[in-house]
Amino acid sequence: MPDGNDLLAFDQVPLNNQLIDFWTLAHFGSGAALGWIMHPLLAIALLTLYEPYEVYILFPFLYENFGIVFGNETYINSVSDIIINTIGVAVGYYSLRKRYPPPFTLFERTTKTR
Ligand SMILES: [Ca+2]
Ligand SMILES: [Ca+2]
Repeated sequence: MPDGNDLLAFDQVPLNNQLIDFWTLAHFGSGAALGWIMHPLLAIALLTLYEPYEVYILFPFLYENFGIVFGNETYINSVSDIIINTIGVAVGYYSLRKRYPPPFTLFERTTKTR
């Protein structure tokens, strides 16, 4: 736990402005996983809503309480995350799901007929 004196104010922490970074793979993978098991529009909505949550709530909370630097992103990085998420959802929904039927689907009526 930081004692609070050795930390920068959270708005002084450098922001991640990269288009592609270590997390890009995680965004693609989580998009593909959610697109595999739920309606693609719901998956995109959930993943898109995560971005302002990450920047405005999660980052200040983690930094101020635990000294953890996570979610310190610029809009460029967040928009890139959303685009990569969306590509992942498309791959999960249109490709993964057709090759490997998901074990379950969430918030989606099945269209499968027997
Ligand atoms: Ca990011
Ligand atoms: Ca992000």
